[in-house]
Amino acid sequence: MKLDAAPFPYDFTLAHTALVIIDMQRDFVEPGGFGESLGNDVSLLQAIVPACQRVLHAWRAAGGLVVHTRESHRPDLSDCPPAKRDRGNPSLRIGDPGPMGRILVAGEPGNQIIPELAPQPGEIVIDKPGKGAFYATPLSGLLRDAKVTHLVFMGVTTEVCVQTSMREANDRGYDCLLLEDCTESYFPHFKASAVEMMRAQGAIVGWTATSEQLIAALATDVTGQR
Ligand code: TIU
Repeated sequence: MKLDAAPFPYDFTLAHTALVIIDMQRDFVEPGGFGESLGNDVSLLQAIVPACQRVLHAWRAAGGLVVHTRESHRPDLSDCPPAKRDRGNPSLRIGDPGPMGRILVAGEPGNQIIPELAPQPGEIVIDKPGKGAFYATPLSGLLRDAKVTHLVFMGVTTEVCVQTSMREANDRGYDCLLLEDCTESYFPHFKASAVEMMRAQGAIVGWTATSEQLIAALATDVTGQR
């Protein structure tokens, strides 16, 4: 399959590509979670949910591998460096009780992926203590076992967990595509800059395209079934 991506066409086969959905959790998208505790207007992030849903449905219908990530820490916070918990002056710190349970802690209501994009049985769910999806997670091995060479990214936030994950993936040899209308930041100018810097210099970190382009390609491809 070939997408008319930027800065040049992105060639991939469904059988060797995973859709990676970064941190579409209530903690970032809904009021009362980690994102808002940092002083952000979380409503900005909700705008991408319908486009993410359309891609997820099309990817599932085509039989593609789906990976969901959650930024989360163990209840005893043994995987949360003090430097992360102590950083800045948030209204609530990681592990503190909030309106959706303990902030950024695995198993709490606020730490779940939003219902619109909830994982289905058989899909990979990665709990990650850092910003990147590869650091201190089993993702590398799971992708190797599935013979994945290409990754299509969606999720939040563009310049924090999405960009970190894409850079980690790029350094590990994956060809990465970011769906521009399926990622968002609390700071629109940071999103614009992150998107631009990732595809600059001949796709130095990866390619960008729209959800519509990907969905159209999936609809016309009948050869890439897993
Ligand atoms: N604060 C912010 O923009 N993002 C995060 O803390 N985590 C993710 O991006 N998931």
